[in-house]
Amino acid sequence: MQRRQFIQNLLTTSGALLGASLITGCQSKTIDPLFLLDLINPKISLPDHLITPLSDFYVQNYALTSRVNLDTWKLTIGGEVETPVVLTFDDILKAPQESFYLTMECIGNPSGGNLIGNAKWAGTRLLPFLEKATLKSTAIEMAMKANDWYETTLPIEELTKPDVFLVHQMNDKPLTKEHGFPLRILIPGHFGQKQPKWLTELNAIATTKKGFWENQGWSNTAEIPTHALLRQVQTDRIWNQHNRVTLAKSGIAGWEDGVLVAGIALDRSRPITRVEVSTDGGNSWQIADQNQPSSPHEWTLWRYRWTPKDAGNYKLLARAISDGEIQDINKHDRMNGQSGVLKIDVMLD
Ligand SMILES: Nc1nc2c(c(=O)[nH]1)N[C@H]1C(S)=C(S)[C@@H](COP(=O)(O)O)O[C@H]1N2
Ligand SMILES: [Mo]
Repeated sequence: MQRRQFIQNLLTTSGALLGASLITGCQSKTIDPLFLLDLINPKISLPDHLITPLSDFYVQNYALTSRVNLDTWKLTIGGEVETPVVLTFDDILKAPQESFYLTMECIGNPSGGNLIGNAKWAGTRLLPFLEKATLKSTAIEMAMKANDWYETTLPIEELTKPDVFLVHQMNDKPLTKEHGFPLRILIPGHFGQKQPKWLTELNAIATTKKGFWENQGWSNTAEIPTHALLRQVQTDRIWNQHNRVTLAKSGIAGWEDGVLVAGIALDRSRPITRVEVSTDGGNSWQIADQNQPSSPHEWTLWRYRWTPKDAGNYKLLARAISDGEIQDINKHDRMNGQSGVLKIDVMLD
C-alpha cells in the first residue's frame, strides 16, 4: 500500500472510538511505528523499546486541550488527609527524578487501533508526597481532578503503590499541552482514562465516586487485561475495519517467501510470557518471537514468520499469555477494554 493511501485509510477510520459522546480528540495521524521497522528481516532483532514519536502519539481529550499557566499552577493534595499539601512546579522538580517506559492505551482502542503509544516518561514518585500529607484511615478513594475539569477516581491502595508517578516529561521533552503540560499522573496497570493530564487536585475521599467516562458506562477499574494486538501482516498495517489482506504468491512481499505477522502485547504490569499466532481461526497456535521489555508497564513487541504451503483462505489471529492470565479470544467486553480479538482474513493467491 502506498504511504499516502495508508494515511488516508487511517484518517477515514479513526472516528470516535471511545463513544459517541466524545467531543474532540482521537483524530490522530498515527502511523504504526512497527510499520517503519524492517521486521520482516529475521536478521533484525526486535528492539528492547519501541517509542512512539510525539508527532504520532494519540491524543484523547473529552473537551478542549487545556492551557495551563505555570506561574499560577499548583497541585493540591487534600480531602481526607491530616495535612493538606500544596505543590508548585518547582517542588516537583526539586524531588528525586526518575524515568521509565510506559505504554498508554485508551480503553476504547480496538486491536488494530491507534489509541495506543509507548513513551519514556520522567518525573517523581507520588508516595513521598502522600506520606507528607498523611492519609486518614477514612480515605477510600482518590478523586483526581484536572484543569479541564476532567475527573476520575481509583481506590486509595492504587495511589499508594510505589510506581505511581507525577510526570512532566515525555520522550525527553517537557510534556506538550496536548499530553498534559505541566504535569500528569501515571498509575501503571490502568487504561488512559485513569491517567489525568493537567493534574491540579488529588482529593482523598471517604466515599466512592465515579469519574467522567466511568459515569458513561466505561469500566471503573479500567485495568488493562492481558491482550495481544495484531497490527501488521506482511507490509500491510492492519486496521480493524479493514481486516482483509490479499497476498500474491511471488514478487515483492509474495507469500512464498514467508509472511510476517507482527504486533504488540500488553498487560497490567505483569510480563507477557508468550504470544501465540493462529492461522486457522484459533484451532492451532504457534509461538511468536517476542522481546522482553525491562519495564512491566511497557508493551511487548512480537512477530511471527508464517510459511504457508498452499494458496487459499486463512483466518489469522493472535493471543497473549501473561503470568496470571491467558487471553480469552472469544471474549468481547468492550466497556472493560476487551474490544474483541482481531481476526484477519488472509487470501493467498
Ligand atoms: N485532564 C484530562 N486527562 C485525561 C483525559 C481528558 O480528557 N482530560 N483523557 C484521558 C483518556 S480517555 C486517555 S486515553 C488518556 C490519553 O492520553 P494522551 O492524550 O496523552 O495520549 O488521557 C486521559 N487523561
Ligand atoms: Mo481513553
